[in-house]
Amino acid sequence: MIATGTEAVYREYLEAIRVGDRRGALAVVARARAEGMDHRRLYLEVFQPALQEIGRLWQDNQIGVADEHLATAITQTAMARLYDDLFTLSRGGGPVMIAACVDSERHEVGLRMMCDLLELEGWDTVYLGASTPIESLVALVSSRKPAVVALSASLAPHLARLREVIHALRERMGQETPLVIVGGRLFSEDPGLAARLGADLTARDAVEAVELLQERFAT
Ligand code: B12
Repeated sequence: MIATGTEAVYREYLEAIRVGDRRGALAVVARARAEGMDHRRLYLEVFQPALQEIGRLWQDNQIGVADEHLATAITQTAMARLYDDLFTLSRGGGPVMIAACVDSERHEVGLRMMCDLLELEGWDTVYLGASTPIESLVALVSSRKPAVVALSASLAPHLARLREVIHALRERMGQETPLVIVGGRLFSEDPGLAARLGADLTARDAVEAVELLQERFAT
């Protein structure tokens, strides 16, 4: 079936990852790109809701942990393939951002989306991914001195460690501390949370994050 419009692409993509059909899922994405769907729509209107639905099916015991792992892995593969486009579409040379999920936080896909979309706008993102130890993150930020540090958290028990990182960065770097942006499921649900943890900025999703950072760092 030929997909027309985002809704059809979403449904086909979801069905493919739900049954673990990697080739089928990648074909849906390739066709959507060929038909002109951009990265923002693919990330926010196809991958994000598809993974949320996978989470719901997992929670309801309609699929198992292995099925969820496979669906996530397929999405990471799809994103890695789309990443190739960034080299042709992005001019580079923009501000630097270091991005990490702190400590035992393993939900990394949303943060990766934000990095990819910023790369498209010419940013240079240093994506560290899941479970980054606090001390080595602070050491890297202190030595590289990026314009922005982005931290992602999806689970409430991880918020205390996120607050610790922000505190450690401010203590070590003082006035040189980069702008700290935080996000993830918890922040989308509670917009005041970011300020309470000591962060400078938050955004509900990757597209809003890119817009806010572009405004702040417009040249
Ligand atoms: C994939 C997944 C996993 C994978 C993650 C793999 C990976 N490499 O990332 C694995 C298997 C590791 C996993 C593990 C667990 N998970 Co999980 N997981 C999911 C799932 C299905 C999808 C997450 C995802 O990628 N979503 C898509 C992305 C794009 O959305 P997003 O993360 O919200 O990101 C967007 C925004 O939030 C924002 N954003 C994200 N980061 C940042 C950062 C900044 C700076 C900014 C500005 C914005 C921003 O932009 C993004 C793009 O728009 C969700 C379901 C769901 N509803 O999300 C459950 C879910 C989050 N997991 C859940 C749970 C319970 C767990 C476990 C505790 C399960 C267990 N018993 O082991 C563990 C905890 C692991 C840990 N220590 O972190 C629950 C959380 C429930 C709750 N109330 O806390 C959920 C909601 C599933 C459910 N319905 O029950 N999980």
